[in-house]
Amino acid sequence: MRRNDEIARRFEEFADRLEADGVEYKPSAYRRAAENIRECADPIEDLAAEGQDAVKSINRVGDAIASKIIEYIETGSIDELDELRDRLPVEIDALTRVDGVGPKTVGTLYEELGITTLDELAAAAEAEEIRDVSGFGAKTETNIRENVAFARQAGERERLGDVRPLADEVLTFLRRRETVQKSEVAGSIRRWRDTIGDVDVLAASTEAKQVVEAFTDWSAATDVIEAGDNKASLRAEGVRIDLRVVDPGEFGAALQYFTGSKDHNVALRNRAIERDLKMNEYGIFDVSDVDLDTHGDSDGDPTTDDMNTQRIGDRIAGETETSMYEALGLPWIPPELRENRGEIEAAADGTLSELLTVNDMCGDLHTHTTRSDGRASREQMVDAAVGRGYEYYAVTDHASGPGMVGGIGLSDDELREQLETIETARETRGDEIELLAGVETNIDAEGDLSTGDEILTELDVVVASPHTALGQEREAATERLIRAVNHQSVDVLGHPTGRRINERPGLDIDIERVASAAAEAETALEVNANPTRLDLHGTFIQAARDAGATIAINTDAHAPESLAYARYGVHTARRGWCTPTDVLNSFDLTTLRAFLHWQDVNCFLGLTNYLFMIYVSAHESSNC
Ligand code: DGT
Ligand code: CA
Ligand code: CA
Ligand code: ZN
Repeated sequence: MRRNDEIARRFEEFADRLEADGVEYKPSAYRRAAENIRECADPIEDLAAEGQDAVKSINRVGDAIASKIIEYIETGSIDELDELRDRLPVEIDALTRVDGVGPKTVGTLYEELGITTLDELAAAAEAEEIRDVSGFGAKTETNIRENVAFARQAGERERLGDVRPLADEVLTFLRRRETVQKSEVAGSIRRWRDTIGDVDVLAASTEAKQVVEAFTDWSAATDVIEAGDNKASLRAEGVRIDLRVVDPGEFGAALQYFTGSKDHNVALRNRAIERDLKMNEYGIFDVSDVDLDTHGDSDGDPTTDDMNTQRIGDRIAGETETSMYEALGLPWIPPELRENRGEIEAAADGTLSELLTVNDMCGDLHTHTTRSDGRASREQMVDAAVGRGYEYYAVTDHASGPGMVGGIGLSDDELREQLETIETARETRGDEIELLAGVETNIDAEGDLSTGDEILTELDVVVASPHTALGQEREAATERLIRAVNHQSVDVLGHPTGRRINERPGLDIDIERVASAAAEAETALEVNANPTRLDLHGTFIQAARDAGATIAINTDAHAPESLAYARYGVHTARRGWCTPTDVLNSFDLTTLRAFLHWQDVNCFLGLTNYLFMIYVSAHESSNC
């Protein structure tokens, strides 16, 4: 973790604890400072080394906060924060993870009921003690009881986006060792699951002990959990990392085995058994000539676990993953698909299509600037888009409306002004990139939009997203989204469920109905690539695709560096089996325009072109 993030977290905790103490104003000052520290491109430790004034160059960081930053860098702690921790000895991170429980509630529940942990909170809700605390009621108590389970799970798994950079770091570290021939992540992180239990890493080497030693000496490790001859586990940034070192000739077998998922592997192993083959983490073995009696365990049963953990018979595959799948009569299956959701059958039938890749992405269709709540100007954002080699880029600042607080969001008149400035900018930057004028408008609880129809028809891209009433019942939520999808100006349904990973579950919807409506109305369903969202995801994307809906992958970037979130969106879409033809952002500009103007009656030409491009792109690997 960057020290900037580490320090930002401390100040966020500081803010929560002050708020729990009933302090006003100061908490929001600390939160804003934390945000700016996190966003600051310079390493905070470098600024601290230059002195107080350098630290104060960060927006919203004054003398008080600057000296705390320097104190933390020098001593590893902040006295005032430690005092606050002593005064309120509660697990504030865990407790505030419960939807509806803020720092103030934590403070009150500690004073009134002595609650310090999630377990104690759950027990108090179960015993109906919370409803009697003044300011609380039966309804709040029920809410808390229902949300504790989600919060508890959230505490057990990390978000993919919080862990992937660390996994990349450990790979870089291992690949630099001379003794390491190959290194790769495995497990859920290689499958790009949205949440991660622990990080699994493999290294191919003939010097296992040396690799293990280097790994446990890695500077990012905060503690070593265990270390053996060819495996070790450590903790870094609060995340467990398991390393296994294997013989280079068995690397593919180990990679296949430890990538999982468990369900995928079980199904593959059954396929091996049907072919008289033995499959395990060391390879695939032909056991037809093996005297099984001598290899069975004490009860002589050759099919039990012993067999799965031995190198017996003739090895027919193991060095590469491809050889493992080949030995079972299958093409290599991308890790994102390995969930036993039909991928093995599709591979066997030869119907697995080429999945979308990051290189297929031609643009971003949902982004923000300082005109709403973004942190960079339009020019800075466009520079970053040009830097990524995009063909087109849409600016979709927030419209005012339900869910927008603190004056964020543009009125219809302001959107018209914005449209005009983008049209001007289009003239100066047209050689570099096609700029599209858009909006992210809000879908209210009934499915109506907070922006007028007139301006919506003038804009190039209309993203409509739910930002409020995210606890709605399934039927109401489904109807709401269908109504928005059917609005004739809406091009993209933004972050459809509104979930925030590990924070709130989001809308419970009937995805099949929403997707059918979207397919019919030619509205794209978004895979929001922000790693706190990844919304839609998994089976929802698969269902959307199956219903014939188009998928849009957008970063929802509020800063230039966030355009890089596209990788999370692409891998999430791959988990939903997306190919380039399924994804709006892989269309070239002409095809994209045709899709966006589909609803315009006078656009027959665009329609024909669109269908033609779909045909063409189905027969080409890259189309932009
Ligand atoms: P996670 O860490 O909870 O996000 O999920 P995974 O999939 O990374 O699971 P993990 O770390 O427990 O194990 C990594 C992979 O190793 C897993 O996907 C499949 C394989 N594996 C581990 N233990 C077993 C097992 O007992 N049986 C089988 N078939 N496979 C296993
Ligand atoms: Ca794992
Ligand atoms: Ca593991
Ligand atoms: Zn949004």
